[in-house]
Amino acid sequence: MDPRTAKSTVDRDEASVEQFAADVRYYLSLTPRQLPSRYLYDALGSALFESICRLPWYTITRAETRLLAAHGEDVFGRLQSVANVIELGPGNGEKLRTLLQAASPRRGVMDVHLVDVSASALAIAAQNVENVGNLRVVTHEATYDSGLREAARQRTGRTLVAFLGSNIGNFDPPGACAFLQNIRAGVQIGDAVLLGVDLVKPPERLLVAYDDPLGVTAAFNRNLLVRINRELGASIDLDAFSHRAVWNGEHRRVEMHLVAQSGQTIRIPRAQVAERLEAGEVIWTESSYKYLPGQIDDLLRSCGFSPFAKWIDRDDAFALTLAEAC
Ligand code: AVI
Repeated sequence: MDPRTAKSTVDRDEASVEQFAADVRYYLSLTPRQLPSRYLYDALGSALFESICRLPWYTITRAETRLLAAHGEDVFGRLQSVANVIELGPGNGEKLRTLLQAASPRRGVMDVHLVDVSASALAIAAQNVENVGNLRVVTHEATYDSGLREAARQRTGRTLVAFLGSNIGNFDPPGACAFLQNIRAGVQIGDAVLLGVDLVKPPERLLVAYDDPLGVTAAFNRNLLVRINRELGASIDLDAFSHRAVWNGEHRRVEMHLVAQSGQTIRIPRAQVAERLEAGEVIWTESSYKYLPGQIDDLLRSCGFSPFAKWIDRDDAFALTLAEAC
């Protein structure tokens, strides 16, 4: 390895551990106590999330894949002459592959830009998408913001930005709007966004999706404590915390919590944290907002997009919405 690359990787890792420590210190001091959901995705957390997507109770991935396969051709038929597709957070690339395969009769040669902070995730996604053929795949190891801008600078014509998997649901409403406004600022009038969003469904279906009988989601949630122990020098007792999923009907979101099973003081040396938690006290680790179809359109309109097509999977209550930048 080029020693300059090695050094900058070490510096970047140091900086990200410092940021992690600062965030842990700040968010654990809030009421209610919190930890940001982006930290769920270390290597093990990402692998656990991939497993969640295969669980029979977690329907988002399968519902979205069905819609992409059934309507991918229509997406490109309605847009005409798309020259670039940018996917923010492509995961393993399988959903984009499904879309591009389904669209084959309607599309010409295209540039596909994949944006993610994880180099290993990008490598897997690129391999999956490259197999489709008739594409030039460019990867951007970057945050969504800077990756989008980098990709937009290389645009060769009309651009479609895909944000799939109901990732928008992990933002609170102001955060979702700010995120979409950023996308809008990075594209041009006539470009488009394809948004995959999980819809409101009966609470019992949502709760089993986020607290599955195999305990995979519980492991995904509690792995955040494993990460804090490893990266921040703590020794939090994992058995002292249980996973809980709660449907918050007022805000239409599923919340993931870690619940202290007994009174205890958690010490996290590298974050300079020593916090006393009482039995039953909660650390809130994630929100997954669920939408009504009309709310998705309102959100897009308020962020500079005009929605013009929507496909809904009725079995699993999931929506794909296509909207044009205006
Ligand atoms: C990535 N994101 C859309 C998932 C969700 O459904 O909110 C993360 C997840 N959390 C628990 N299960 C899956």
